[in-house]
Amino acid sequence: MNEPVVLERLGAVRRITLNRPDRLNAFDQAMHARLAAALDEVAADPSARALLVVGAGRAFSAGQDLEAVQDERDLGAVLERHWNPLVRRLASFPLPSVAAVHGVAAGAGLAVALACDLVLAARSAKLLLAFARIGLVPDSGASWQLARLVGPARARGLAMLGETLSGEQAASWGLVWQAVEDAALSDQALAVANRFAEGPIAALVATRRLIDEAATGTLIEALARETEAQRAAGQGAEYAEGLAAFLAKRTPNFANLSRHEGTPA
Ligand code: T3D
Repeated sequence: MNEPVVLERLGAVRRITLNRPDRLNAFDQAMHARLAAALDEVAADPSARALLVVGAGRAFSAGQDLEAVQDERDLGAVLERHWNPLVRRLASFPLPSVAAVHGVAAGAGLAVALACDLVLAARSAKLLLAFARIGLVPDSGASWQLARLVGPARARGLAMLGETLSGEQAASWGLVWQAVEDAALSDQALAVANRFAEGPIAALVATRRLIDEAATGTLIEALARETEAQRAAGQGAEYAEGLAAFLAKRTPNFANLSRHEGTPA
């Protein structure tokens, strides 16, 4: 049997491939377990500096494997056991992350992509919430992500009509970072992950946190959080290198720093 999740080293990037192509990479229990283990492995690997998540075959992921939960009466328990921990893990992952979405990203599959820092989508990708089609509500953070990224009016339309967005539309709506030519997706997503890997990892991770927290707070609270994060960043090795490079008119070399040398989280 194929591994449901494949982990590869591409220099300092760790690529995780969701690998149940005959089910459009829908998640069953084994896939959740393998993905959790792969994320643990990447988080503990000192030479890993960025995460890239992709799907095998013709889809990114069709979300929950609906056959696998057909006898489950408490879907909240499925979320608590599997999806919520996965989304929490990705959203607070100690490395910057990129999702490369091609084909279908549906339901919690879309939510997994949106839990990564940047989403690159193939122009022809099909992004859909899918939940209303089967009588469910958005989960795995999808309601929060949608409302925040595209605004409540579009979030309602997407969630309540179950409409499909192309990668191109998703980028123009601000749901994803970029839509790229289908044939270029894999290379471009890796190039972005490599840019992350060469960057100041601790500062990037702290930046993500500031942006997430900004979604639910006031300007005054954001100023306070930024001040604390900047105080920490200013004492880290990443800033020392960034500043030295600026003053010496050279390119900074963050990749030589251990990812724990930068901004304290
Ligand atoms: O526990 C809980 O339920 C709570 C958690 C919920 C989180 C969620 O993610 S709920 C949303 C789950 N996902 C969906 O509702 C999407 C279901 N899939 C579809 O609607 C369609 O497959 C697509 C629109 C995504 C794609 O359609 P199409 O025509 O391109 O492909 P297809 O022929 O439907 O699918 C190909 C195969 O994958 C097919 O199997 P077969 O006939 O070749 O043996 C299909 O059954 C299978 N597949 C696709 N999605 C799922 C799936 N099998 C299990 N679960 C799936 N989600």
